[in-house]
Amino acid sequence: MSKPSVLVCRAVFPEVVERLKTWFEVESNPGDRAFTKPELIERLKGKVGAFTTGSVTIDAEVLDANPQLKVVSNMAVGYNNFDVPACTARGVLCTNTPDVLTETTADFGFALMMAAARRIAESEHYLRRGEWSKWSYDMFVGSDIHGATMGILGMGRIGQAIARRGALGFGMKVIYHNRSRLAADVEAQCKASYVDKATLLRESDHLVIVVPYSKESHHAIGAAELALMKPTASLTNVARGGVVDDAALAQALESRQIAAAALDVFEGEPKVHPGLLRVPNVVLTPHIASATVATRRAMADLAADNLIAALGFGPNAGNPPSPINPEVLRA
Ligand code: 8YV
Repeated sequence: MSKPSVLVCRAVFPEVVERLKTWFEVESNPGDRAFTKPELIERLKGKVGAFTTGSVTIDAEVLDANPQLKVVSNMAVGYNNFDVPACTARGVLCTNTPDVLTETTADFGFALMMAAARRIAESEHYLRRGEWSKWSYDMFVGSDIHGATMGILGMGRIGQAIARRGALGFGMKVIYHNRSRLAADVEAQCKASYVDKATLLRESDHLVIVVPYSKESHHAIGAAELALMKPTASLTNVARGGVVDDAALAQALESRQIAAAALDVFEGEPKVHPGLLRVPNVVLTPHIASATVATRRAMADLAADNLIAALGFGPNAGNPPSPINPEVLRA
């Protein structure tokens, strides 16, 4: 009997592709760019599963052109690249990779926050330009992390992991805002207090954005929200571009309405708003918060486990570890 076919939409660890080949005929994206939508539609022809990353959009048009598709497995915890209701309506299972990247992403979010607050990238560029010729009491003065108030917008797994780092490691006061308040024991574990959004914006010395992207969170931080923040505050975004209005942020950084920012994600990435490229007081990284060898491998393995199990193979046949729309499995 011939094996079912799957499409690996972006290059991934060869060992993981080999494992998929145990069960499937595998076609892999040969290049280092995402397929265009027409290419994706064409390549998916005859495939029952797709191994995707955050830059692969699966929407109604892609699904309708490929009614044989049964599973889309994202190598990412965020899945705003999937139209989940459209998948569910067509009986397509969506899966993602939660948990395996929580601590790594929290490490990076915390590092970015520190880099912004202590002006690490800005001062390094100054040194590399050969401009360091003297000491001055106010050279690259930033703001403290220890003892400061960290505000977290979006208190899921990653938000909680960042809160623990701040509260337990750096003696920070941690406040958060979330769609729903956490249970008291969870708040106690990460020593975080729930506040409304305006209080979060007004009181944070360092605001960290970790809320998933959705219609509701689109531009959750725009000009009006930035106007509420302290002029000494920093803003860090490790969630998704689109949660922050990048044009408004560039403006706020340029006018020093806030002191600094650190961004790993951007609206329209890999393009970056030119206003952000112009201002010195922002640290910019190319969406690498989960990028350690161990974590990327764990993500790829989990995405493969999901694909294999969802298509009825392997030790967990029929029972993928992390379904997003499990109702499809029950239908
Ligand atoms: C991924 C991410 O590297 O997991 C997520 O949601 O944003 C990153 O860890 C990226 O989306 C590629 O899939």
